[in-house]
Amino acid sequence: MSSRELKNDRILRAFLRQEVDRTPLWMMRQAGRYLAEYREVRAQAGSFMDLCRSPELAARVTLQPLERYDLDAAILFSDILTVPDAMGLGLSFATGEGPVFAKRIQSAADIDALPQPGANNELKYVMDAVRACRQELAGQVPLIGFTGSPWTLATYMIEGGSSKTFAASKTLVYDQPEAAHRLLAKLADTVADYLTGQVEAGAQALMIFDTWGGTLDPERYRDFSLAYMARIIEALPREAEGRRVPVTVFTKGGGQWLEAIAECGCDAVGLDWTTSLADARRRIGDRVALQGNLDPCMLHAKPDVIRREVARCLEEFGHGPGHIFNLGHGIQPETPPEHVAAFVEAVHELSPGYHGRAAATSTA
Ligand code: 1CP
Repeated sequence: MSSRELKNDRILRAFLRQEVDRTPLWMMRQAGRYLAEYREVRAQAGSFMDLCRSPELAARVTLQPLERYDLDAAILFSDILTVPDAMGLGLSFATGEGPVFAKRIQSAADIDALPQPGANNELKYVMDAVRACRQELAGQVPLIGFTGSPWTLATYMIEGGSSKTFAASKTLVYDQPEAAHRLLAKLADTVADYLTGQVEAGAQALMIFDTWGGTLDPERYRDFSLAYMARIIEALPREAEGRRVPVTVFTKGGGQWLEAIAECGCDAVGLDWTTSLADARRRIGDRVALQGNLDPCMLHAKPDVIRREVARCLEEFGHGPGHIFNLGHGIQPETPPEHVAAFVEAVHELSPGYHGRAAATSTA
């Protein structure tokens, strides 16, 4: 079999709401600090960015969760902040702490001076990591490429790192909306090129992480976050290797805007645990697939509680295709790996009942 031939396309089928035998599953941040083998490679690499810059090490950690668990996708090991770093802001991570930028955006002049790094220039190391992941995966499961949304990236660039209030980023939006739009447009165009590069390098599905979109009011969410995600999606190649490349949009805290998100051109909408899958399916399930949405804190609970909650999520979505099982946000570093095993086992054992011919005919 050629290394490009997929042995498991369950997730690509589910993204297009096609029939599957069981609900496909992956976990946001599935490669990371909850795995001892990740911490080992991270220490060997020296810094987080050195790990991202080494295609061989990035591919190795991308595959680590798949060696432990029978998951239906791999997600490229990298970070959303590679883009602002390549724009010259100088990203670093202290071990166990959040990201810090050496420079931050403080004025309209800073925005106009920002360069637009190319997928095959400053960000070529990410494309090399995509190619290395595909090589190592050898068709085992599809590879998901990703980016941060323009708004989410902008918050880190303006705040200089993580934030609780987003005061500086929101002040730019409120006081200088034109400058904010120029920054978001620049980011959208850079990110569209970045994702296109990932598809050309071998990414088989894409995800846009809009982690901080839910901090905006409804009108500004639409104009300063969603509009730029739509602009990116419009610019993307939607087919590669003879198949559609599905795009998932995940706005954390975006439950009240699902109808608008489903219209942005995406194939799937990611949900956090504050929206019920039943409600989301009723509202937008005839247009897009749904990804989610177990609270990542649930993985700290006892395995029998985890199993019961998996059953509840499956029952909430109900019968038929169009569900990709995931957490409602990234897995936490303190998560016991054996609880993840219980989670995966529960999805494998309980979900086939919601698929197949009998299930399809029972769908209203
Ligand atoms: O010290 C370390 O080892 C760094 C920890 C770490 C890891 C494992 C960071 C720093 N990033 C990553 C990998 C990562 N980040 C992936 C890899 C693929 C995977 O297995 O899923 C992905 C998809 C991301 C995406 C990412 N980075 C997001 C969006 C998703 C989300 O969780 O909301 C965000 C907001 C970031 C920023 C970031 N990078 C790292 C940290 C600790 C953070 C969050 C900082 C904050 O809370 O503001």
